[in-house]
Amino acid sequence: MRLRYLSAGESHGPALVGILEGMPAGLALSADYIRRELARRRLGCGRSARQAFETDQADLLCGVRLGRTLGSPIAVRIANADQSGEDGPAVTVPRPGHADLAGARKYGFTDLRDVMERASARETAARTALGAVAKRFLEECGICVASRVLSIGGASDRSPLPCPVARLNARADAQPARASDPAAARRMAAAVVRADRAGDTLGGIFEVWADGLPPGLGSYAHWDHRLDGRLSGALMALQGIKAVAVGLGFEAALLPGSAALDPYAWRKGRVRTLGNRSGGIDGGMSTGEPLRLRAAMKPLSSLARPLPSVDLATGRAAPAPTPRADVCAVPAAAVIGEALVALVLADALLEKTGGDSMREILPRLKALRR
Ligand code: EPS
Repeated sequence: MRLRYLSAGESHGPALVGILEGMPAGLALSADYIRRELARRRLGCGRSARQAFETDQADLLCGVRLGRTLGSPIAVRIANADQSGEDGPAVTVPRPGHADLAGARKYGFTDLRDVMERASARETAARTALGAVAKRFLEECGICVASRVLSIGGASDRSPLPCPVARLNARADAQPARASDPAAARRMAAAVVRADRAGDTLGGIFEVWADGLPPGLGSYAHWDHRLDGRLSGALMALQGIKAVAVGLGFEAALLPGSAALDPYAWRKGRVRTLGNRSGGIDGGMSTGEPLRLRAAMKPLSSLARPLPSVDLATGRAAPAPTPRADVCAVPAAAVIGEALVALVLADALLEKTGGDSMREILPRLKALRR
């Protein structure tokens, strides 16, 4: 492992903080670049009123001098506009499906706010900021990471990837639901409006792509070197994610080998893979084909029309609380997914190339691609 990262901060505390260690020296990096990625995270439909006033003006605190990384740890700070974390009455009714109950049992809390503050997906702003640094590094290495939403509730975008990965984000970001097909994006946005009116919430599926990877990132040699395991672990560690698929994913299990695997052919003096059912990973290593991952997010736990629950203070039945909350966060999750994937890919790339500075790394990468 070459890259390590940590996030700290509560949803309504003074700030979120992220630290990324292991980035090489000499990478051009600005706070504006990070802020642009944070702004993309706030774009989607279905978010709560909080997105309108959290401007996520990230500050680059350390690790960069005169616009270039130093090779030292990079620290980012994102101030919270809403800093009401210590106010408000105790919450004693857990929301079904949320961390509230399991977290209170684990830490012995009686006020569920002690769980909610850190379990909140607000924390993902810090990981998105660190992922932006990884994306900047990958970009310099000729690798782009992009995403789109495939479904929200029952509304789906079944279109194949409509453009090169490098152009996908421009297309998806133009739609509030972040689907690449505008008609499907409208159906998804309408589903979010209907769920909002019904006091309900929606989950969905998003897809993350990476193009330009050299073959041989990750390894079959040991379980924790496997790139698919590392990528799935990172995506599963995003709040609300219940399943991750690499390439065909679960569909591969339903097909015979002749329909689920990618044949090889000799083309222009080298072996080429025909198709990309494996999603760019075989044997835990990148194949050089585009990486395709999908993740499924469950519906959010804060429903305006609340689910039945129990008041932990009295033991009596009580409706779950109805805080200001998102109806759907799948478009944002797709952007966060890019960041998480970028952090794993940057780590695997640095392992492969070694090197302390961009000047060392870029020629090594060029040699790998020959
Ligand atoms: C969240 C609840 C909402 C979301 C928040 C995640 O916040 P609040 O309770 O303050 O209304 O807006 O997401 C963000 C603030 C963000 O930046 O993503 C939750 O319970 O997970």
